[in-house]
Amino acid sequence: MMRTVFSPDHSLHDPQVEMADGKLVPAVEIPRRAQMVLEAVREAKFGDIIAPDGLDLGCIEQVHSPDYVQFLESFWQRWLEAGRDADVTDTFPFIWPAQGGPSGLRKIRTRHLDGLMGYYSFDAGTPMGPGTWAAASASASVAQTAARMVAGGERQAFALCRPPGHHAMPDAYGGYCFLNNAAIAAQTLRNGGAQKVAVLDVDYHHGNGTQAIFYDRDDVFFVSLHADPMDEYPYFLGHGDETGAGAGQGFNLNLPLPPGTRWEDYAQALASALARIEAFGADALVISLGLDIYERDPISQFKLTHDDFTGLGAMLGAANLPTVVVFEGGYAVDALAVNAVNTLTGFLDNR
Ligand code: FKS
Ligand code: ZN
Repeated sequence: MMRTVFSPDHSLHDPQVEMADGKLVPAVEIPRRAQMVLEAVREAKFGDIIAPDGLDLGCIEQVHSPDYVQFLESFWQRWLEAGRDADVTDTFPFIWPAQGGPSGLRKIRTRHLDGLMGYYSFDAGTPMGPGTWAAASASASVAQTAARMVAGGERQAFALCRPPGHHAMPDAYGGYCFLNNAAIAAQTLRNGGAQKVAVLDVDYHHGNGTQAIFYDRDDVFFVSLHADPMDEYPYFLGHGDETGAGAGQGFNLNLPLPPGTRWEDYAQALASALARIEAFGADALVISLGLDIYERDPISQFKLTHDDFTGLGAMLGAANLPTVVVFEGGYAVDALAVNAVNTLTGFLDNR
């Protein structure tokens, strides 16, 4: 049995276009993604589908800065107050303080909204619109509710989050992510009594936000399998030599894999990730489940087949830990149903 937490408010974040390859192209992180997965888990009868309960803002501010959360919450109102077009569906930042050089020395929170958008973001590929906060905060509350269920004794829960979260930094949005749902789930488990939490990220893209949030902490072990950032987004984090800092030294593990990786090699890396999690002695597990490792995903280059997702779920289930599964990426929209169901079936069959 596995209950699913879901909020229909995800559809309030409804991007039309995104910037990619020098063009405005149709957005890929769209409401239909979550709708497909919802219908699939409903038909699979894994367990009840329940609504999230209220947002615990205090917990969110344990992983994001309060001023960042305030920026997200007030963004659309500021947009309108700045006299910008109310009919715009998608907004994009276009100026950042350079990392080196004079402006990089000072991160300044400007009065002007364009400065603020650059201050609180790290890419131009993440549309933000009028309903983004409503959807992102609902998505975070989905993660919190699922984590509370597991902290309260349920063996596993599925947080059907949208928008996704694993790229969201302590104080910056990007990679279609605004609030880091997996980090919020991990923090909720900690607050609910788990001493040690592992976050295992199997999305095609490195979870740079989750890594950054927990980088100097030894109570949350972040482990990620992803496309080598030498070749793939998010480029600047996710390399194998990033192992944690300070108290967190040794509590971050990146296993970059070449684009084109198939199940055989993937499963080998996954086995070593799970062995490290077992050695860590986790009390609970959060899975960042990206279905973009599928062979026909339109933006990704791993080669997992429908059947391989059953194997993936089986290996995750066999870890035999209280688990919150958090939905992240996956853009082969019509294949999300079978890939999600196969993963969760494999998982439940191996508990
Ligand atoms: C431009 C390529 C930009 C952005 C990829 C974002 C991936 C998001 C994700 C998440 F789980 F967060 F949704 N690529 N030509 O799948 O990691
Ligand atoms: Zn991804």
